[in-house]
Amino acid sequence: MIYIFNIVPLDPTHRAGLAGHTPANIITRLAFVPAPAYEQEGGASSRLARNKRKYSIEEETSMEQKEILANLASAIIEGDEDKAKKNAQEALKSKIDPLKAVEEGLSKGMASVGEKFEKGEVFLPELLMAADTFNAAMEVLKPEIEAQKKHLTKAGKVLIGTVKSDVHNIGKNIVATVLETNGFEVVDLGIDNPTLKFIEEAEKTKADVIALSSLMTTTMPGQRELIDTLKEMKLREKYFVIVGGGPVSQEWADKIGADGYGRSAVQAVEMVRKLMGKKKR
Ligand code: B12
Repeated sequence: MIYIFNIVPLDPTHRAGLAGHTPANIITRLAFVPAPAYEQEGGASSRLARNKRKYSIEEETSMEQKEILANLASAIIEGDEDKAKKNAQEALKSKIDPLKAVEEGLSKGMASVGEKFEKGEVFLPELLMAADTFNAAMEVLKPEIEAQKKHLTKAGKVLIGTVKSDVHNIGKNIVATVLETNGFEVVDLGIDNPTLKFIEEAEKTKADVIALSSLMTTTMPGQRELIDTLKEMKLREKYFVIVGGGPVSQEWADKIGADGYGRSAVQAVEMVRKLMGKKKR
């Protein structure tokens, strides 16, 4: 049996989870993964190239914490608000970072509900229950996320909203909260915003960044429309535009000429911080 020592670059969520740990105890978390037969073929360089993809790392999460995260996910699937709130409290008690509880507990449950919906195993009422359950848990976690607020002056102003014909707002709300927590001024336009509403409000509020959330393939064109309209109005250079939401990808962001894409709220913060660093004023 050949074992490949697998390492993946840490995404920001994982990095946040690793804060305060020494390299030594991080290394103890690297997982040994048995190499499948095809991995053993080819020269060293091709093996190394493959390893980059195959490497995996385990978060230092105790059994108790893993159980709480799993309970948060199952609470969403079951639409059980009491269970969600109870486990959100448990998460805080057991020192799970509230954002980790969102990303690795609640959001995993939500992804599973989405898959079941796609397969026709659950229907709209279940989606609504899942959303209410998510929001119930957020009532417990949000104050703790906000308590981490960093008092930075003039980090920048972000205008955020969900694009037209799209009413999904859970992810957008998390992004808004985490941006605020990290010292950005946030103007939240809510859901179902036509392109011109974004532009009018950006002009009115003197925003630096326009952040567009879209959860459906059918509403993603709204992101492109905003960028194209900014160009037509000769306003494109005035604002950074970042995009995100379930079906959105870096590839899509590049295609429509967005300034950035974020897969999560933490990535949204990194992106806005980077863009504000480029701003001259
Ligand atoms: C909950 C839910 C609903 C709820 C929404 C409640 C609410 N208040 O938001 C309700 C029941 C209302 C709903 C309705 C519908 N839904 Co719905 N819904 C979902 C579900 C299950 C979860 C979405 C969610 O909240 N995820 C959790 C959050 C935390 O994740 P997130 O939104 O992705 O956000 C994270 C990142 O994406 C990122 N992010 C988000 N926004 C932004 C923005 C920026 C700038 C950045 C940088 C990052 C970023 O950061 C967030 C935090 O980490 C998804 C399935 C899925 N997997 O997404 C389907 C899903 C989005 N819905 C779907 C559909 C089809 C519908 C309906 C059309 C159903 C119907 N027949 O009526 C309607 C559409 C209503 C409309 N016009 O918008 C489809 C869309 C398919 C498609 N075309 O692409 C999905 C994918 C389900 C599926 N697999 O089929 N839905």
